[in-house]
Amino acid sequence: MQLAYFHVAADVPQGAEPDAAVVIDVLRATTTIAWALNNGAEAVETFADLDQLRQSAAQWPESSRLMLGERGGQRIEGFDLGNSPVAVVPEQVAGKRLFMSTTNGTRSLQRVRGVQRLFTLALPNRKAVADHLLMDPPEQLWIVGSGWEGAYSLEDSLAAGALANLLLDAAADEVCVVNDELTAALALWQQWKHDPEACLRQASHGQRLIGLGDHDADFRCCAELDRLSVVPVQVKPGVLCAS
Ligand code: 3SL
Repeated sequence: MQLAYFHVAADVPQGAEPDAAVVIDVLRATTTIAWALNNGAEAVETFADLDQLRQSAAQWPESSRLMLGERGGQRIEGFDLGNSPVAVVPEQVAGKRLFMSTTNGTRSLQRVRGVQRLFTLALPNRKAVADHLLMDPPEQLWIVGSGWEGAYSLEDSLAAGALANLLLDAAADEVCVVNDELTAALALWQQWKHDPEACLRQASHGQRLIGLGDHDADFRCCAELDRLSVVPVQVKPGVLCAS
């Protein structure tokens, strides 16, 4: 398995395609996706464009849909939920289709939606995704971060390093790191692996969330390692279901 990491969607090479990709947005889109599917959401349908999201949601029965997402870290007006992983509790999401749009995470997903096997990863489902990949290893795996408005983010790189570290531990002979971005992410994981929450809080987007108000529960949730067994898998373009 050849592993490459791209910090943001714009870094993903044009015209080449791996057989699998993993999208990461630790704060907070892919953590919210993991928890929503874990808590029984029927599916999470992701959109970069809000008009398209509203049109698609309108075609779904009102009693079994929720619109969720954020812009600038805050809930979008008229939406049912923001982008907090602690808000997607079973009472809210079980059996429902979630129509989701976020500033960066859903854009990264859109960039690689054509890849044959597409997953999302956050720290709570890192081991679940790694185990899933090891059961049926792709030849080439792209790990794609979300960053913030096109810029690098510390927390997505931390999770990329955490995934690569686990894959290397489990199958060193079959796993090959092919770019410097991933080597750096592995070093980052070594530095913060005993306190991922501190890394998330230090990150510039962590600081942005702190500036918006109390996000302590979100930080704890987003930093919790290997808690969930859910693997969000794209079943058709933009639609993620639990595996
Ligand atoms: O950028 C994103 O996609 C979001 O996850 C950002 S936020 O943490 O919800 O503000």
